[in-house]
Order: sequence, then C-alpha cells, then structure tokens
Amino acid sequence: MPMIASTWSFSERCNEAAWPGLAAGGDPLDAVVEACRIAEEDPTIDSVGFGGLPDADGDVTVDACVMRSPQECGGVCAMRRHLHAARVARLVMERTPHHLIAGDAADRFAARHGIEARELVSPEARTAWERWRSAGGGDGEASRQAIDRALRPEDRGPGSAGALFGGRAAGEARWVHHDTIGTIAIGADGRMAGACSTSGVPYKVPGRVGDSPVVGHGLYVDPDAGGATATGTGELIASTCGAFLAVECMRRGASPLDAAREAVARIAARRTIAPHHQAVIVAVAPDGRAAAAALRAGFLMAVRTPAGPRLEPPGWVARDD
Ligand code: SD4
Repeated sequence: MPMIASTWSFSERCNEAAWPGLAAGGDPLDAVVEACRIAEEDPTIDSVGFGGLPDADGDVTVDACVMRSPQECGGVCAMRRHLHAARVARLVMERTPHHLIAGDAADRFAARHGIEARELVSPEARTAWERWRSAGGGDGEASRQAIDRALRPEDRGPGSAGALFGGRAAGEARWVHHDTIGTIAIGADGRMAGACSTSGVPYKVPGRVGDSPVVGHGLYVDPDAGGATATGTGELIASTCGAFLAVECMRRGASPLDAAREAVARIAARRTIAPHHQAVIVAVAPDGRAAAAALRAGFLMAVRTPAGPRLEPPGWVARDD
C-alpha cells in the first residue's frame, strides 16, 4: 500500500495522475476523483465525459458515484452540462444528506457549487452519432439493432485501434465503446475509496441510466470487507447488484478473484447473454490485493503500487465467445 486499481488500459494514465498524491499519503478519495477527472477530460475515451458517445437524441449525459463506506457515498446521473461527474458526486456525498441527484437538477446542483458548465459533445462524437443515425439509428427495432452492432465485440487484432478514436492495448482491442472508468484506491494509512464515471452506453434511449452511478451496482466500498467496481453492460450489472455482491463475497472470506468471479458468474447464469454484452468486476481487498473477472475476454485492469504500474487480464473469464 498505497495502491489504485482501475478499469481498462487507458486507466494507466489516470492511475499515474492520481499516484503522486496517493504515494505522498493523500486521501484515496482525492486519488479516485483525480483518476476520473483525467478520463472525463480525455476525448479519446468514448464512454466517459468529453468524447463520450451521445444518446439517441445526440446529447452526451454523464453518470458517476463515489464511495468511502456505506456511511459516505454520493452520485449524480444524467447530467448534460457538467463534465466532472465524479467531482459533482463527491459534492453530493459531502454537502447533502442524499445519495443520488439526477438530470437537469444535477446540473443545477453542480452550478450552485461553482462548477462551470461546458459542452460535453466532442466533434468526433457528433460525427459518430450522425453516422449512427444515417445507418438506421433512431427509434424501435432498427435502433436496437444499430446499438447492438455498435457494441458488438470486433476482433481487430492485438494493439489495433479498437476504440473509435484511440488505440487500445494488446488484448483489449475487441471491445469498442466500453470505456467506463471504475477505480478503487487504498491510501498509505489503509483508508479505501472508490469512484465510477461514465457516459453510459452509446445511443442509449434518452434518460437511460446504467449501473455506474448507483451505489451497489457500479461501485461498492465497505472498508471492513473491500471494494468493487464494474464496467460493461449496465443492465446486466445492475440487475445482479454486481459490485455489492462482490464485496459481500469478500466479507464472507472470498479472495478478490473469487468474489469477482462469483459476481460475473451470477450474470452469466441468470441473464440471457447477447453478442454485444460484456461485464467486468474489479475487486480489491482491504489489504490491497486486486483481481478482475469478466464475462468475455478482452479486458485489462490497470494497477499502480509502489512497485510500479501493471496491466493485468481478468483472472477468470465466464465465456469463450
Ligand atoms: C453503463 N456500465 O452505463 C456502463 C457502461 C460501461 O464500459 O461500463 N461501459 O452501462
């Protein structure tokens, strides 16, 4: 310790940005919010913040939550005018008695706390949305099929440009448009915190909110038991309380890998799995051990410890397709 573990290879740079503060004995909540800030500002990450792909109406909406413990958690969802969703989620946690603020009211809440509004739709995301519209995106069955096509794994070969706008690390190239950042940190003093930030699934029905901003779904932290965060198809993760389930497994004595495996196995057993589905759980024990399990291959977890940065594939994968 200290340590930070985050979803997807792009999070290596998010971890690095958070590391100096964490290594100097800083608050792990500062570290995870900083890691999210980097992802939220990066236009090449197409499921978080600026650069995130729009909903069916062409608007980018963002969701996030942060958590230190069941006593201290907060989130925002469906914000349209404020980029730093994890920072606003922290304000909800620290300045209100509530745990989730939604939509236009979340934007007004952010503005009241002095955060500047800004455009969330990048030019590249606008172009991608226009292309999706002209390929049949819109309402009804044609739209559903267009979303499926956009999310389907495409094996473009190791190291190729898997994401729409950026390159992906070898081994991760097949998942286009799955870029949500979920991150768990432990400080030098053993305190734990987590954050999860996303723009959700591309071309979603306007108003749709996934797992990421909901405590227990996309993120759960109980320092007595551990922390867990998720990325992938939010409907799968939310319907099985993915992050909460993994933490409860650790509470019963499971290793982080067994905990993540049980949460992903529950999805594989209880949900009908479509070709475009992915679901990943990253679990971190209070002693700093971290592991990931995934529904399908093609995911990397980025971990930073005093020994340096590393990228790690899931310790368990549910399916081989
Ligand atoms: C969601 N879980 O809104 C997010 C999407 C995601 O990688 O994780 N993409 O469903």
